[in-house]
Amino acid sequence: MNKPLPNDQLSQLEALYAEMAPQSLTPLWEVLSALVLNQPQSPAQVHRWSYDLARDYLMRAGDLISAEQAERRVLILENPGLPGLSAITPSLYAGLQLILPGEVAPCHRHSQCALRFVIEGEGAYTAVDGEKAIMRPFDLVLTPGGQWHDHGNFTDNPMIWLDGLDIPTVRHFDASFAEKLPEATHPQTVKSGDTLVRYGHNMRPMRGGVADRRPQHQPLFHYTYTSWRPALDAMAAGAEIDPHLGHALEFLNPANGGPIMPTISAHVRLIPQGYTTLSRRSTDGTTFVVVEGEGEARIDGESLALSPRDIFVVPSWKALEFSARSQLVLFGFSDKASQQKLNLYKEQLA
Ligand code: 1HN
Repeated sequence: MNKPLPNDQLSQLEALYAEMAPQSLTPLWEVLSALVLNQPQSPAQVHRWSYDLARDYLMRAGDLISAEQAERRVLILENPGLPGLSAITPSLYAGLQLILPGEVAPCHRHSQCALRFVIEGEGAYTAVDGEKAIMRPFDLVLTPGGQWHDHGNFTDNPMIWLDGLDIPTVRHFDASFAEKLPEATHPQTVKSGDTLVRYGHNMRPMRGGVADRRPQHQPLFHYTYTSWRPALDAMAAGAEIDPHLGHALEFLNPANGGPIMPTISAHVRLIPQGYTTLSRRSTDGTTFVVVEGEGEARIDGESLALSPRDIFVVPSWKALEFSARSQLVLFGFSDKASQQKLNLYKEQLA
C-alpha cells in the first residue's frame, strides 16, 4: 500500500482480517510489496566454512556413528540465514560427507539430483547404477535423480567430499520419492570407467548394446580433475581473460550441451596471481570450493579471506569480486540450470 490509511479505516480493516482469518483468507495488499520485490533480497547470508574446522567435527562424528548407521554421514552446511531448512541457498543443499576406511554408505535412489566434489582422500568410489567411479581429489561425480547410488571406501584413508543437492528445490515442488535397495551395494553392472570411455570425450556410442545402459538424457557422471584442470591451465595460457569471471569453464551434460543436471550448474575458474575481477552479480546464489590459492572475495563490501578447501556461499544478487594473492582456482555450483529453464536468470556486470 502506498499511503497510510486513516485510523477508522484501519481499525475496520483489522476487524475484517480477524473475522476472515479462521476461513484461511488474508489480504494481499498487506503483503504485496514483500511478495514481489523490486530486486532479489536473499534471506541467505554470505558465509564461509573453514575446511579444517568442519573436518574436525566431521572426524569426531566419525568416531561416534558409522556411515551405515547414519545412512549418510554428512555435516550440513546450513546457511545461517536459513536456519532449520537444510539449505545453503534457498534452492540448494550442501554438506560434507565422510567415508572412513572399510565403510559403505548403502545403496538408495531418490528424485533429488546430487553432485560430489572430492576434497580429501583418493580411491573410494561412488557407484551409479552399479558402475563405480573411483574418486580423486577435485573430481566431480554426479548421482542424477532416480539413479541408484552407493559409496564405499576400501582405501586406508578417510574420504571427504562436498555434496551438493537440489533438496530444497524438490521440496518446493513437493515431488520427492526415495527407496532403498535391500542390499547395501548395487551389483556391479559394468567395469569402472566404462561410461567415461563412451561419453567422456565429446563422443557417444553410435548404437545399442551396453551403451543403452546409461539413461540417454544423463549418460556421464564423472568429470575428472585430470581432465578439467589442464583444460583450465591451457585456457589461461591462451585466451583473453573474462574480466568478471576470470578464466571459467562450465561442466556440460554431453547429451544436450546444457548444464550437468536439470537443476544444478557447475563450473571451475582460474584467476591469475595478482588479478582482481570486476564486480558482477547474478541471480544464482553460488557455493564455491577453493581448490587452490589464496586470496579474497569481496561480496557487497564484505570481505572473505580464501584458503584451499574452504567453502563459501554468495547469495543471489550480491556483487562479487575476487582478488588472487596467488593463482586462485575455484569450483562453484548453483541453481542457474533451473533458473534458465524458468526464464529467471539474470546477471549484471559492473
Ligand atoms: C544423499 O543421498 C547423499 O547419496 C548425500 O551420498 C547427502 C542429503 C540429503 C538427501 C540425500 C548421498 C544427502 C542425500
